[in-house]
Amino acid sequence: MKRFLLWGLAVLFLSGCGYREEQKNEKPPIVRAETLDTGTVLITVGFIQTGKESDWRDANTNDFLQTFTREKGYNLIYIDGNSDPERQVKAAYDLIAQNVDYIIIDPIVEDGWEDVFMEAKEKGIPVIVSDRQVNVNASHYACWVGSDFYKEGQNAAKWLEDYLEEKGREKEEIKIVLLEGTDGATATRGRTEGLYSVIDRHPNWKVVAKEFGNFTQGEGAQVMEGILNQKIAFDVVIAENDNMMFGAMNAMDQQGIVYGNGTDIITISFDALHEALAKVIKGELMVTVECNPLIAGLSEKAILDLEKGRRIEKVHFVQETVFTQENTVLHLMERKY
Ligand code: GYE
Repeated sequence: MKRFLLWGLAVLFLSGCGYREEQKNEKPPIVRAETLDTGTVLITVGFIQTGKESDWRDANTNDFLQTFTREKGYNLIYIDGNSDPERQVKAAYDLIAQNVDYIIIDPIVEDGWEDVFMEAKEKGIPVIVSDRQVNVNASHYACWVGSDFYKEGQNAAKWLEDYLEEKGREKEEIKIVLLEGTDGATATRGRTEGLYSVIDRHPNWKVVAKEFGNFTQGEGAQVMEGILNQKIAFDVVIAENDNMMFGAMNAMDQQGIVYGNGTDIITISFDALHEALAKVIKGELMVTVECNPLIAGLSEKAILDLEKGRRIEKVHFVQETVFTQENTVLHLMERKY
């Protein structure tokens, strides 16, 4: 494999300090094999992350940094996409030019990847898509690992359905505010479609506001503030990740609006961060649907199988739970992110 064609100094320069725009026009430097003292030849893995939009993302990045270590035989080139889809695509071309052994991509959006994936395939560099998906012919990448976002959305709305039924409110008009993630991202599309698969069964449920908050706490607060300023009445806030919900909670706090168990506002979000689980226990957040960021191990497994020449499955889902007040306490202790 091309692992013998490892980069020298320029790669060391890139590793750990992210993609450097100024390098994009430079010629590839001399390629040389890099080995550990033990004689092990390192596998060079380029990892293109979305950015730093949420705590989920930080946990996901750390998982990759801790999985693909030099001690285990990897030379990881970590690239921060800075929430910029074009920068991610450029970074992929750059990794191909460097002739890395594998490319792992957490894509910000689904579109725009076809050409660069074809190029990687032509050069014989396997691409592993992680977390969100890409709108690319599946034969152009090795596999995808991540969450079933549609199911997550469906689980959130089913929880609401059960909750309203339990409270005898199934015939009431229910007004929903939906804070969506990033436009064009699989996590947004899947969760929204999953939510609507249940919402559409209830003519008495109305989505009264629906806006993108880009999965960030800041935008979650901003969008919620806008909705509150318009004096839109609502019974439920659904945020497509915990950080946007924290932002929305801050906006509601500012206006003295109470939410959660025992109030008039039902709160639902996704990810199940440590802080979200703590809020579930307090009752401020009523449910958080887990999205597991610890998926680097699945990517590593795929690489190890490919190294052995094994055929691998195209799709790898992670296990996930729905957290409510009933089942959260034990998990809070062990939740590391
Ligand atoms: O829910 C959110 C993050 O794509 C599953 O992106 C991921 C989402 C996650 O920033 O917090």
